[in-house]
Amino acid sequence: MIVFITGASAGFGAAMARTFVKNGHQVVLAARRKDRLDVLARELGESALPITMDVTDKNSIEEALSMLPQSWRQIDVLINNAGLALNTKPAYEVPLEDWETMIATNIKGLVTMTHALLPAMVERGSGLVINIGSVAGRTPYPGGNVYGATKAFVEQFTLNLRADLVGTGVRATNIAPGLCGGTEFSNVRLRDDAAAAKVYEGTQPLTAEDIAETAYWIASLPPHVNINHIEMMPTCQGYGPLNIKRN
Ligand code: NDP
Ligand code: 8X3
Repeated sequence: MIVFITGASAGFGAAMARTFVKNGHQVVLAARRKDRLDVLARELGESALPITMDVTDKNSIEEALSMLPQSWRQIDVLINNAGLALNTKPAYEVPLEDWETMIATNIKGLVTMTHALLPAMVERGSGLVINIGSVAGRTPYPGGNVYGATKAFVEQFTLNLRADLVGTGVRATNIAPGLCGGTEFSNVRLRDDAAAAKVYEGTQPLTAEDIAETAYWIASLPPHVNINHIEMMPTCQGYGPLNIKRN
């Protein structure tokens, strides 16, 4: 399989690249940080192709895809993983730019990538789109405002893809992880490495490898099996009570 992974320079994306290559597949590694991608590509050898791309920029996506060598053009699996949360402040205190960046990356980037690669899958009658959502797409929490809303979009978009793809042989899955450590997610979100480390203190969070194994399992299922949505949490995480302000 040729697997196109956005956000492959860190976290889940890098772990998924390692897992697919370990299992004999080829991976296109896409992200903005070329230096990171080059290091990973050297580690993975000929099975990996690094490609610099900013998913918020349609031209950057088009240019990157147009530069794919002929032998790398038949993408079997697209993993829309590039994404981020910014800020944990309440909605009325978050800078608009943070909301705009999350929407541009988690929504616009994801749909632009899908729009670019889906038609060829349908034409071939096979393919898989794995979108990385989040528990935040279903479970509201303070400070989740636009981040959670973008992940709700990701889930519903994936399910609507399923509706359109019935009969085409192309599959689509939303993976919605909860607390997951060892990635740059909280460093990016909090912009403070010490505070980011505290998020995971006293927990045994999911790891990027857990997500990678799940994505690999989904992609390895026989073609007649489609996982629509999968929510996963570390065992130490669960649901809380609704918040009530009492007088
Ligand atoms: P990381 O911050 O470790 O990795 C994010 C990746 O996205 C990086 O490779 C980054 O690369 C890439 N990226 C960000 N913006 C862009 C952009 N504009 N264009 C291209 N690539 C971009 O985070 P995680 O691995 O933890 O997160 C991956 C996904 O999983 C995200 O969608 C996140 O929302 C989701 N998620 C994470 C959870 C967690 O707890 N960690 C839980 C649930 C979901 P670069 O900066 O080089 O461009
Ligand atoms: C990342 C998990 O709980 O921080 O999507 O929203 S959470």
